[in-house]
Amino acid sequence: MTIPFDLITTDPNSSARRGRLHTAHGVVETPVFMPVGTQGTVKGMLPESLHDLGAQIILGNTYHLFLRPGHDLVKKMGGLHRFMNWSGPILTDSGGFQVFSLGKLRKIDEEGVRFQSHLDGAHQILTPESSIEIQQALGSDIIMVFDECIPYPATRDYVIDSTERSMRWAKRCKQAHNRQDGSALFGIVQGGMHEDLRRKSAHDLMEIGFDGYAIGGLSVGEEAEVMYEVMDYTLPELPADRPRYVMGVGTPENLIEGVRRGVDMFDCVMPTRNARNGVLFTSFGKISIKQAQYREDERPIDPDCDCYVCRHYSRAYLRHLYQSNEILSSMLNTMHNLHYYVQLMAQVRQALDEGNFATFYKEFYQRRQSGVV
Ligand code: PRF
Ligand code: ZN
Repeated sequence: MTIPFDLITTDPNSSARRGRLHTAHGVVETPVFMPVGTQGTVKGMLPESLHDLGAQIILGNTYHLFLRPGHDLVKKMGGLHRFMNWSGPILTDSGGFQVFSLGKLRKIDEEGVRFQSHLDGAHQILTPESSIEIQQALGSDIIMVFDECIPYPATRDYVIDSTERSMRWAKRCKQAHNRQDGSALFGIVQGGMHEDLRRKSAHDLMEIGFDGYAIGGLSVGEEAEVMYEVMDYTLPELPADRPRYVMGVGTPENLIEGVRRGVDMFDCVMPTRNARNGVLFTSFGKISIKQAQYREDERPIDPDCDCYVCRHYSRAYLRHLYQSNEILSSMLNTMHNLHYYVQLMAQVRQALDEGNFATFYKEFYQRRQSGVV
């Protein structure tokens, strides 16, 4: 029994899809952007504000919550939803990316990954089985398999060995996953930037059988064109009736290009992290709020945006908050950027519903080219 995914419409002129994903904590309309809540919080945002700006589902991290405060504590406190006061769906990443960002502090073998905590240096191990156990203790709605995100560039031999191991780990994850709680389990395609290895990885996962399929190993330093090529040859291999998720991607352009190729789900730290660095997304491109040109600018960040921030605050005030290192700077910038990403996907869904995706696509790039700042 797989979790229900309804394909509502498919764009006649591209591979874009409009869908609906049913989870234990509610329905997710796709295509969707998932804000990242690494440590049991989407940094700077009240869950209520996340809901108000249209966020449907958020992402949590196995690696961070395992180390602190520990999945047993979260479970004791009623699960991650209750602990952080978010009642909507939660997808958890397996740790198969975060643990690989540790560089020298980790060692991979068939069993799993041995590593030293970035917090206190303590020796730890994550395995496919423990990753699933942790994600189930957190009460995740969508659980990701434990994989290795292959660095780029890598030799073909490394990519072959790593991908084959990730596929063996995926099988162990499927065996370890207990479906009683209604959670879904997604596989993750690896295979680097090699067409044959991506296809094989997709087929190996489909043979095991998952509720949805992610494409991992992208946005690791490759050119955007290379990322699109990988999507172009990988997505058609995946079953049309299952949700497809590209992990850790990306810019607004990457999202639109992903949607056009048939991606249903995205997550990325870009809107939240950039917000804290004063970089704001608008319909005409990015702006850096610290620039002197905004010192006396009475306009909102984006005149086309109807978010809480753009309805109440000027660029001049937001520049002042940023320069003064005020907490409210991060809060307001994050709220605007997440609103931008979440509403971009809402506009995509509306365009697909109305059969206008081709026009939407053209206008999206036109507005960026006109460059009104
Ligand atoms: N695997 C997992 N999480 C991820 C990725 C991956 O390959 C990426 C790709 N950059 C982001 N997050 N488990
Ligand atoms: Zn705004």
